[in-house]
Amino acid sequence: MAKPTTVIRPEDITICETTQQMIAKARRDGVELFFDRAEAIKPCPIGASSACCKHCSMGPCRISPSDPYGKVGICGATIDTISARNFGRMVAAGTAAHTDHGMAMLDLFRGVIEGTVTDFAIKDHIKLFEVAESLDIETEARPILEVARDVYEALEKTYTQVEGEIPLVKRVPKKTLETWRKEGLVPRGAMREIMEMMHRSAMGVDQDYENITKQISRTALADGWGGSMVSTDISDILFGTPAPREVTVDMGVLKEDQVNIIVHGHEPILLEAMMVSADAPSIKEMAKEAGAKGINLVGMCCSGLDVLSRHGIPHAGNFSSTEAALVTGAVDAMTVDVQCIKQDLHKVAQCYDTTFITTNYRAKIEGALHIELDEHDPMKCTDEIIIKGIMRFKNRSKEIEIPKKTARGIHGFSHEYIKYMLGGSFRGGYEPLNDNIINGRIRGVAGVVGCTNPRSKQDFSHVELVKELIKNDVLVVQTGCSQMALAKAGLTSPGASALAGPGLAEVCETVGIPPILGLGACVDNSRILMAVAEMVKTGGLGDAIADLPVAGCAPEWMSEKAIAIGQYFVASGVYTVFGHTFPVTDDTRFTRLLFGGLEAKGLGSWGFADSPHEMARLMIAHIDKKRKELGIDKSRERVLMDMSDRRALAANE
Ligand code: MSK
Repeated sequence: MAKPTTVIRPEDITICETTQQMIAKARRDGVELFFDRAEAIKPCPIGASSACCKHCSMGPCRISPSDPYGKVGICGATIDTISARNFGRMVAAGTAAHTDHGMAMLDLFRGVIEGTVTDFAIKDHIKLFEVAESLDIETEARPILEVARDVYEALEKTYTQVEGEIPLVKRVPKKTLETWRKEGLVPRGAMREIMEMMHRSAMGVDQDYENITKQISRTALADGWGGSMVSTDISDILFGTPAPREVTVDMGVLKEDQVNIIVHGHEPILLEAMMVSADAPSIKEMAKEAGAKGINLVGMCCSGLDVLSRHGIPHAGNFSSTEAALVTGAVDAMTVDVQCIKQDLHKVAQCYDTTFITTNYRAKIEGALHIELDEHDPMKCTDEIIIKGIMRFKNRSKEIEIPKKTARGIHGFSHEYIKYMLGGSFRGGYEPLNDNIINGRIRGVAGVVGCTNPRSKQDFSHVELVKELIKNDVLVVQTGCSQMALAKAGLTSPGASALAGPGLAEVCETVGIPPILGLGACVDNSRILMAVAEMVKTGGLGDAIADLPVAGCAPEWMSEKAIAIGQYFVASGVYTVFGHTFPVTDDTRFTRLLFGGLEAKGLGSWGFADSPHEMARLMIAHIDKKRKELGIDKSRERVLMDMSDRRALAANE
């Protein structure tokens, strides 16, 4: 394996102290991490600006980002066509990832209904009935399985429907839906939309950037209000809707005297099955015989967030820390399924004699051990993984260094729980949230989500941005690796309200919640869509999602999935800021359409900023603009974090 060549200080690479410690250890051990390659491989400036077209063998054709209208591709494609096609393909890829994940959940649901999958069952009957009612499916005095069958058939259309509106658009606020209808954006099934996006962005097909952008929005909406929403609904029905619980996070959750098994990826089924295997008396006995005090199941990345939300399983860190966790030498097995799994994890695992196992037929890694998870007999796979972990524990030979740091916080919120926590069981609803926004205690709501990226100091922008938002009375909801950045920084505990502005702090202290609410994995962003739809339905804040004083941000994004998510928020009416880079060329007509033109059509808008403070400024300015339009504005100053705020945080950690 290549040796690290860089000398950048770990504290300049990440603010995550445990990852810093492991970067230093990896350097001592001569192990290269992706941070090192991010330093060694410079991004191509033309590719980064999306000014390169490689859809046919006449090219690739490169346009100069500094003179975007100076020339066209060999076929005559303009910079606007080229950028729109590239952007559309990112959205199609991201949508495909989310919807294929949703399809896997739907397959599992079908197996449970048909009785071919017997290790899982319908766990959350209330959620099943709520989903059924939202689809106008009769539930009164009907057997559970009959309702479930109808729900399955309706949700399958979310993927396969070739014509007409998908069933879940019933959840979209009326005025937002009218805008989509007027603009021709209401999605059909995701398969149809992805297929058409790929076709229209092929050489010689759609060469009108505005027309391509319509298909981009329609594809993304088939994800947010379709495939992604289905996967969250089905996960809740099968594994239970999350409820808040206190959870320990960061690399200190690894235990030297236990068999440490890390589960990383995005499919909840793997970790749910791992939990059953780890609890089996025969497996526990085997671990004991090997000299271990127990089996320590730990999540990472997004499937980790899933089981953290549902079961309180500890979480070791986000995307940028997955290699670092292996560097501890304490991981006896790391098992992965799909999405955001770096190919080099296998090589880093080899350096520390960690057993690295792929489990999904869609995602093998060359040279890595593959033990396939079959939903008809999932424990066959997960038992074997744990046994391999026990064997590695027994034969541990590498130096072990586990960082000491952990943080505790509350996780496991959902749009349903927000309703309950604000109004209780009898008068649960979004009225208290809307009322507190109208009276100004809460300025607005921000969704801060998305990845970490080795080209951006890990966690820094997430944490700085969120601190500034809550200081300015903006309630923050989170998913994905961003949620874990804030959790590690100790900001997901109720004590974090010491850093919030007076209005937000008062609401949080009254209700007993942190000012930052973690809603789960990146595949659960549809929970945020449902929350904003509830805010519109509740009334007092306009008639469309675009009227709400809300904004979104992915400060350190890296995946195509993030672009699909950003576009479905924008097309739903949300101002959405991305940080660190944006895949378009400055000052083109396509870029102006994304960054303003869509808003003029009644949708949301993209925004971009490099620093978290500028991101906060843009988001707060947008929230204030919406407050003004709603007539609920009061003059208020934007407050910046100072040293006393930082001390207050330290005292609360
Ligand atoms: S894992 S898509 S790095 S949030 Fe969902 Fe994290 Fe982004 Fe992957």
